Amino acid sequence: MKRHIALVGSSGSSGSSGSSGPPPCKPKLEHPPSTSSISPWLDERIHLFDLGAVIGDEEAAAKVANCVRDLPFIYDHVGGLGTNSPRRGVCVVGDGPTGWKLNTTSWTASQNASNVVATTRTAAMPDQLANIVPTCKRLTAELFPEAPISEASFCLGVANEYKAGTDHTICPHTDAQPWYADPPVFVSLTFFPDGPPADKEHTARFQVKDDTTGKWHDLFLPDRSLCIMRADVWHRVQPPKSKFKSCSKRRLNVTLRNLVDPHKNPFGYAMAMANHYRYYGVPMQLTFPKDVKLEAHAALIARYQHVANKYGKGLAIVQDERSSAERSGRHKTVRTALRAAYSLKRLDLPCMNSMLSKSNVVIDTSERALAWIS
Ligand SMILES: O=C(O)CCC(=O)C(=O)O
Repeated sequence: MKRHIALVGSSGSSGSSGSSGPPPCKPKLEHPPSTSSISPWLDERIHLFDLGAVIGDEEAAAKVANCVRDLPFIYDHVGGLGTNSPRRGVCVVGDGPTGWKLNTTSWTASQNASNVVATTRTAAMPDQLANIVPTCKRLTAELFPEAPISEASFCLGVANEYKAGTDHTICPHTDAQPWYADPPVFVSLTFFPDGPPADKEHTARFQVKDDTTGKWHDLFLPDRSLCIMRADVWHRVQPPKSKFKSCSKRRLNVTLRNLVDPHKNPFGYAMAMANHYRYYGVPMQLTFPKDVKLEAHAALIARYQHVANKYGKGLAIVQDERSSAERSGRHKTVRTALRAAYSLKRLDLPCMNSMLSKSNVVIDTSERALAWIS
């Protein structure tokens, strides 16, 4: 038996099943009574499906649900400031398409220690998730024909766990950085591994912002749903209201990301992988320039050690034989070579330039992109 999502404002058939997949359906948007309707602006940017129905295979959908339930979620990861942490659980999967695979990625260890490099081990995307990537590409081509599709489309899955009875949240944001194919689109899969909430308010609440009204709307994403949406729509996850906390249900979400095409922008692709692994992956190494004193970063090292020991194989501390100035000098040379190589090979230079001089770019990422092109 196929499952159906209750949809309002549906144009045409809603959630019909079959191996060819259902036609696009309108999302169910809950909005305050003061707003009489959802604007066409938001309506055309979000499409919601039942996962089993859209892939035409309930068994495969159940396998995806089990695989996401079993992901190794990380708690108390090191946030961007080095002193903060997301409260929810986080995880990332996907080591890139054939020819562009990465075993490790590198990013700055914290905003306050941009000369320290955090290296993270990548993880392959489980087959159950990888198997739905063709469906994600097909839906993108159908619903967002202006969005580019490449080998790197949906090769990376970013997962969040919002536990029952907690205040786990995700702050308002868009996922429209230059390392995503433009216009940015993601596929969001939602699961309730301990059973669906009795009411849509009895769980962490996904919300989207309508830019034409400035209003936030609850968008309940049901168990085993697939939501494909423009990633430049502001979105956030709010905790359940306090009166429903005690009866709330654990919620899991995976967003599959459409990265830039590595053939056109290998640096952007490497940045996408590195950014997500820094914040959602298992750290394995911190690299310090030789003139930086480790004691000055004792608290940051301890934070990374905690995550690496608990979820990985421990943390290596490496002191580079080059000083901060020598490393910066080398990075400048690599950046110049990268720009020249992008021009020569007619790659997406404007897009790379919008990222290349930022302080969060580390030599390792630039060198990797250069090695791919050279
Ligand atoms: O949990 C969700 O539904 C949203 C997740 C999200 O916004 C993100 O991963 O960027």
